[in-house]
Amino acid sequence: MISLAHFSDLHYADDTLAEVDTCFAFAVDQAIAQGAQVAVVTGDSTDHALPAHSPALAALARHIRRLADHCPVLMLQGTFSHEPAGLLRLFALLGGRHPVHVADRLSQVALLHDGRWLASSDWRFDRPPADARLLCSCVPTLNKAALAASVGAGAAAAAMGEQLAQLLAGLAPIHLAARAAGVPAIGLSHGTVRGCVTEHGVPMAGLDHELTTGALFAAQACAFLLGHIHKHQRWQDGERLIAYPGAIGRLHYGEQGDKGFLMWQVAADAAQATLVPTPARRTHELVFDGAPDVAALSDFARAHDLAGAWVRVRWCVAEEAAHAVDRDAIAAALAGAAGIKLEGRVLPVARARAAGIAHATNLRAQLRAWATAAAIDAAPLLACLESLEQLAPDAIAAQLLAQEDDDAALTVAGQDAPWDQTAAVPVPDPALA
Ligand SMILES: [Mn+2]
Repeated sequence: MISLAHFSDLHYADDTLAEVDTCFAFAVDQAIAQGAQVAVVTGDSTDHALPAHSPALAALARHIRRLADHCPVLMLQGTFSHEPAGLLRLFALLGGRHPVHVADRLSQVALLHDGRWLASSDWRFDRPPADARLLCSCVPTLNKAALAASVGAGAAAAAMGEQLAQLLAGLAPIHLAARAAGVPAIGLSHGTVRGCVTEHGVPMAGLDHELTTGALFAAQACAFLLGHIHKHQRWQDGERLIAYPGAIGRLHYGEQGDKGFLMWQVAADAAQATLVPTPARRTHELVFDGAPDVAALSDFARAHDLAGAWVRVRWCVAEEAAHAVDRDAIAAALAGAAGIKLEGRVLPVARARAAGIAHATNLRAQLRAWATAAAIDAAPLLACLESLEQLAPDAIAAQLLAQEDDDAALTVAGQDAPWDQTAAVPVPDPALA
């Protein structure tokens, strides 16, 4: 049995620092206090590229160093736009009592009994290393551009999932071999599992997500430690477990559930994980249909402890009522909050273009209502509507051409009509020409 602290989606940046550093500092303290034997970060350690003099980079490095003084650390490459390729390599240079290994390519890495990380030179080892204490298969964010270059841009999204499923199936024999030898085998990845739920409660149901629970379980690892989705969630199959810890802090309003990290207990034949919540921001969201009711906001402020809480007030008003929104009064009512965000939406005045049209129950009645409102003779329009409903396009065109010919009196008796005559088309009587 080995105990792992699993953090993910730290999103360090100077403007997220207050939130994420409070949470990550707490999480690292807890992981050390609970005796984590390995620390894993499954991607998005940073929110974007950080310059070397950024306070956020220094703060992140300090906590990674604290972890490395306690136990071996494994950092996985996350989304490239959050964590530019190459950024993580800096952390391997931090020093500390234990090594920091950076997994930024498809590979396996074994934690040896002497505390060193041993990485495979290829995508996996030929057999589990003899003195391994833990075998980790690392599936970092892969470069879709490289795949698109070989299979074409249109096919890349689906191909990524197919390639990963093949890869995961290909890891099964070595995972089973390690587990048979009593060595826990785990997988680490950064990506979207089809059907997972985002921090805003939205199910990710598309077919272009790179991972499925079926493909992950098919790898036969005891545990799959995932990053990318900011909401904690898990899938169990017998003794085996797949889980996202979710993001370490709350970076947006409306994020559901606790933020935190996972403490895993993994053995060759069993895996468990416990979410340890971090002191993430408390957020409240108040939504008004119309101008915000200041008295209701005052009641809310009295009923809740707003100290340290972040409150967003949203409203939607018609253009002519927009002046009724008193932003100062709203701010005063919520004065105790750590942060207030006011988001008003003004609906432009929309005039009815044809009174009564919305009440008409069929197209014919709507057309009549519109003609009345617009003071236009409805009869020719209704005739056109009837043609559209009953005739094929070529027949309508033929009818129009016939009328033109009628008008110009060009039709000559005995001459073949130059149109495709169908039964539905009233054919001009040549005798009349
Ligand atoms: Mn993320």
